[in-house]
Amino acid sequence: MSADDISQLFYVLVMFPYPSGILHMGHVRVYTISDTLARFQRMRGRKVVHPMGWDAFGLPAENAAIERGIAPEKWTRDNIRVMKEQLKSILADFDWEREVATCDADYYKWTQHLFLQLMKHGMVYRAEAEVNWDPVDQTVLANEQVDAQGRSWRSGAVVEKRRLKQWFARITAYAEDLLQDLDALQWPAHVKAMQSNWIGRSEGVELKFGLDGGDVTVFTTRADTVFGASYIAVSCDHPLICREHLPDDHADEVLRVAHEINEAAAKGGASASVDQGISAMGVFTGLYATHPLDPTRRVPIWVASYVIPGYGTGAVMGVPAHDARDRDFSAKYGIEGSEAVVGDSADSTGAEFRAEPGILLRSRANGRFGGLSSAEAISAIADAANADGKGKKVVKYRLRDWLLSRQRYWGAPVPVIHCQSCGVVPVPEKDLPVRLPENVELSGRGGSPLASDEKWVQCRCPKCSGPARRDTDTLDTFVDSSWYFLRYLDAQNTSKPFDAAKASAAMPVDVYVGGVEHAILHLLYSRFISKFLWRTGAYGSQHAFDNKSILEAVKRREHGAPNGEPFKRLLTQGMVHGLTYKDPKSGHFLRPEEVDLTGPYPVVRATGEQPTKSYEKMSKSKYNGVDPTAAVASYGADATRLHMLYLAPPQDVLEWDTQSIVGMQRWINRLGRLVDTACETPPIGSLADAACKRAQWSREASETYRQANIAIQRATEALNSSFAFNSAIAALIELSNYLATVNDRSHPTFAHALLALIRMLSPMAPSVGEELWETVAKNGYTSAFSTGSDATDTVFKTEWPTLDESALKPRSTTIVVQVNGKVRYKLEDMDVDLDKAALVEIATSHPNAKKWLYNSDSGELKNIIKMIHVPNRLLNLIVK
Ligand code: ANZ
Ligand code: ZN
Repeated sequence: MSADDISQLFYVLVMFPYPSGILHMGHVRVYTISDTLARFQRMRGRKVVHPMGWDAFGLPAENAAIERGIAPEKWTRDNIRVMKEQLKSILADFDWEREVATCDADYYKWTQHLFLQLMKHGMVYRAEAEVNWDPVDQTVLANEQVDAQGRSWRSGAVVEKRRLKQWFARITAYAEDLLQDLDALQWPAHVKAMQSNWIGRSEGVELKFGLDGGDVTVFTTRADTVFGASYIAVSCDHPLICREHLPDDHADEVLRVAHEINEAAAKGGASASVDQGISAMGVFTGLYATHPLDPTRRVPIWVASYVIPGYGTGAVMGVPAHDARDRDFSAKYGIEGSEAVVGDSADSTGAEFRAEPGILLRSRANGRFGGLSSAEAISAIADAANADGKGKKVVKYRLRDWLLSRQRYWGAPVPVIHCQSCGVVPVPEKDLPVRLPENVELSGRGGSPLASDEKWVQCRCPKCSGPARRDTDTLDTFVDSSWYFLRYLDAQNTSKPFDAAKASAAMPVDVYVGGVEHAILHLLYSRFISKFLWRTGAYGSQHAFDNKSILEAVKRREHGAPNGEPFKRLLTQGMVHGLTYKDPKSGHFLRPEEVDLTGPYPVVRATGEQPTKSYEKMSKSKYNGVDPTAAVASYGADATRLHMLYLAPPQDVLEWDTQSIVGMQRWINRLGRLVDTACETPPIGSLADAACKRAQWSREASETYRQANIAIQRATEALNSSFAFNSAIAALIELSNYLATVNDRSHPTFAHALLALIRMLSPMAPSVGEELWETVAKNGYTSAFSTGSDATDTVFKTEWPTLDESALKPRSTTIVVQVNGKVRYKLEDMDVDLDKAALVEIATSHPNAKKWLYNSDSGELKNIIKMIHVPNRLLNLIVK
């Protein structure tokens, strides 16, 4: 049984919006795409799941509360109501019975349940972590709220680092799976690359440098350069950096510099620490360590700002001859280096800096490694160190555990209770949800707003019934969105987050449509949670595969869903850019009313000059934002949707130009006229009847049938696999243009083509499709409709047209005749696949042949010494 047989479900998922209250052009684009896919698959007979919901928790609601005194709940609900209407205005056909809002108690109850499941399986833990602290607002900030200068977005204060107890999810436990399983996904290559870089797998070696009473372990991907190591650099928070370990005469200075590095990193905000050796800060610790492969050598230990805390072992061996950061750092602080790896001969004296692998220099490499290639040396050195207990091969990941807790109000409360005697106690399932208290004072200051509601905080310990306190943090909103696609599949369930069988039947999502801005975190968290749930049997693993889970998991891989991957295919839509006018002199952005568009070209009203025109990301400051509801109001949803799909392939940036929607509007009008006139000459007989006499069809009828099938082929391919909606529309425009030229409109092939055209248009332009269909149905026109029932009252219950491949070949063709390589005349209306001999016969007896192929004196056919024949296209005769 293949995954496709489990059911005929087709799951089109589109990223749910944050209910900001206004639908923007990006929303229109993404929902038009998903709606088109959903309607198309439904016409193809699939049972389609196309849900919608609201990513409703988050900071803007809280800010609205602070700035305007509206309760976050009310603000959010009002916005949802408005946006739902706006979505309906663009004719997006969602399964509203599946609607979820992450701020609903009957949704976040299950988000809390998910947290407890993670906890039960040891996948969440509590640890101290550094957070961004705004000393003015007295609050924790997310990385995104700290600007490049390390200042708070709101108060402008220089952000500090604070250590607070936080909740983490152990996503790093899934690092290898999350990386490996990318292979099987039909995702854009650049998104896979971003995920893979974020996970950041690195194979290397840990080497122990000896210390009095201990050692310091470095992580290196270039163990082959170990004989060039001339110092060790550790991060500012390395365990060695404390009074206990540091020599007395160095301790003060080292601790001072380490602190300074820490501060500087904090100021650098989110993207700190990666600074290069050249600007790196450092200090000698006064300590020396013994080289793991050469006990006669001792190297100094430094603290350096370029060593990232928490990556690898937080310690590196400094190799100035082969690593650029080490080179710059050692140059700055006068540490000498020596080369260990060279390009040509193992006996050379080495040369300048070399970052590439090579061969090991004999004079430095303690004899036994000299002459080995870098790759060989890495293995040999790892083995040798391992044998002495001084090292091992390791794999490191850049991926960090996921910080789940936020000191915020508008989120799902962390469902745990802190008890003096029992410690951290999970809230019992029966007590879920832990509801958000209402009327909490939101000042934007202080730690968790929930902590201020003393009545809410105080509770009984579920274990010992003693007085206890609730956790006052809320969950990162990425937790809410990491499983919403599963809740959609069983949105009304009151006893479980979702039914396993229902989820198994619909997962994985067939196509996920959304913005590339979520290419890393949201997708990674969703993959992690989905895999966790799959592994713990919440869906998929036990149901679809019974006990043969391992075997089936392998099989499942073939279907693009290894080990609980949630999204088989990903379509990331490009941004919508707006038409932007600038003053040619000052370069200032111009407001719409400053530009006169009434003439043949735009003019700056104030100066009479022509403005510079460009397309840029829509923003208030550029006055180039377009309100989709206005476009829909003046041009209609269908034209807006078609225009959107036609302007660019979905992955590309779309240069929105409202004015040119009229092109689509005109086409829609032409289609209307085509249908109206067609109804005046209804088809005689049906296509099915006519099909047996196909050989006797007129050339025109055959060509009509062929044109219809070409369009069917192109549109189907576009909507089913390439998602090139623009070329689907192009195919339909071509077909309609062709149909306008057909003379015999009563032949069933004409009706067939017209009906196919209307059906293929419908997923993209649903109300026009419906209207045209109604017209033809009313006129008894659908009798030629050979597939499905003609009594259908809606085009969406009809079937998508089937391709007849045999019709794609033209019946006749035009062949160009060349004489000695020059085009001389054409043979019109030649039967397709006419053989060469017959063709030569026709070519030489053509009236024009006389001039080119016959001797003017003798009147005899010239000697044809060579013939080049390109079937159905060309005949080149070489004559003497
Ligand atoms: C010596 C060496 C010599 C290195 C050489 C590179 C080139 P990736 O591939 O990103 O994993 N490194 C290790 N831990 C680090 C830390 N916490 N902060 C900054 N740098 C760190 O990089 C691994 C390499 O980055 C390691 O290999 C180490 O420098 C450095 F010619 O060791 B290498
Ligand atoms: Zn207790």
